[in-house]
Amino acid sequence: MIVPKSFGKGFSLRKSKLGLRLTALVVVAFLAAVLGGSALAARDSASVTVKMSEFKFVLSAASAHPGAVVFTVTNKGKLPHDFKIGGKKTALVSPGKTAKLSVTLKAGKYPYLCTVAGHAAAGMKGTFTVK
Ligand SMILES: [Cu+2]
Repeated sequence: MIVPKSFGKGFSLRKSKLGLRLTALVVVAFLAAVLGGSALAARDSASVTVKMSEFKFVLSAASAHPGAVVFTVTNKGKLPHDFKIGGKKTALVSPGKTAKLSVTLKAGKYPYLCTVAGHAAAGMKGTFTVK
């Protein structure tokens, strides 16, 4: 503990009060760091960009940790496409447009696909891993 030199002998009462205050400050700072840290972790979500075209998906990441994953899905092709994963899907995305899909995923393997007839068979499908 650093105490200014001006707090010499005879000021032990003030010194200990200061000490208590500093201790309280340290405890508050520590709690704030711990609570703030866990709140941050809870808010943390993975972001994956998905580019769609005829007839494939290109994902910025093939995997994520369990929790919320936000897929930002852009249609780079010339036909409308959608993106379905974990029981959720985007609306049909027009060429040049972007949609966001937020999904909460547990550990496992999740097939994704475009639900437009024939597109998955033509190659618009894959597997996303959560681990
Ligand atoms: Cu498609």
